[in-house]
Amino acid sequence: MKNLKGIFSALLVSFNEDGSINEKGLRQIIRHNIDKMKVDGLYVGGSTGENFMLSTEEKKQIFRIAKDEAKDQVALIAQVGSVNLKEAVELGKYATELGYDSLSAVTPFYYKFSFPEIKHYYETIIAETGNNMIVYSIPFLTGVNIGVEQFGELYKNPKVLGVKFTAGDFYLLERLRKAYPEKLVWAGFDEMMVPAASLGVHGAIGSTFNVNGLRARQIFELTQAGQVKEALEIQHVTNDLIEGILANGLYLTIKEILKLQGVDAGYCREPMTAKATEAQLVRAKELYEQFLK
Ligand code: NGF
Repeated sequence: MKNLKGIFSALLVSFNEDGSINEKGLRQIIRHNIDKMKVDGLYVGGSTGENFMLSTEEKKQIFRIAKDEAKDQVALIAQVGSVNLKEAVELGKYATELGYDSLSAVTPFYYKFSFPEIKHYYETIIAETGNNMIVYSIPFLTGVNIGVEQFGELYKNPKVLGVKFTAGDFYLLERLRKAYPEKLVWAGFDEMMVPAASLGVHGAIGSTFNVNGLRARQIFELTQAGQVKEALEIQHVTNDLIEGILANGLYLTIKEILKLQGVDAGYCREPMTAKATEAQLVRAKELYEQFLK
């Protein structure tokens, strides 16, 4: 298994206008992340990959293309979580056979699953695949909150490496770091990297790293080195960019910025708005020129 610490881009996927996967564009996004953003790894099949709108076969295709393009150049994490546990297992087996360094699975959502049901979900994926697991906790989208003791229950399985923590609850993050210092944490909110890194997270997984990965690394490493004032200055610039991206449409704007850098990042997948309006294109160009050129 590769080192899973550091800066991971949550991989964007390029779609054609009809919603099909644009393989050439996806390969370009992967190359851009490895060669230009110098990331340590890729988180494939996450929210940023518009994963929850895709078929099982499409998810497999993306895992296959990402591995084929990245080879062993960077660490690879496959997000296989699904409310369909059988699909999660099938995807987990597939990604494991491809050689992904770890799996990750979003907490099962939509139905109000009990904690024993959530634990069974993770235990089943691990038992069926034999791979490592990173819990993907993103309560603001799933509505699923896991407490300190419940994390402890999941962490009893040594295959559970830790959590991708996409939340602004720094009290919970601190409690987790104290209670389970041997377990890894990846910060999920790019705009909160300084506080997360101050609390000792081991890595970060973010959508904006697809275009702002170099600054993300600076923020992370400066904070780790105790140079918080310097890190915060870069975080301020980063957050001006992120604020602009969020206001203009998250994935769509990152894709338009990539296109300005010669990467065929394509369209988004419906029911998300697939194509940028003229005003969104103009704003994406402004953000690119102000922050990334
Ligand atoms: O896009 C989302 C969902 N969150 C990402 C990241 O946590 C998602 C975050 O980078 C991710 O890793 C994944 O693809 O599964 C934000 O986009 C960023 O901080 C801007 O808010 O909200």
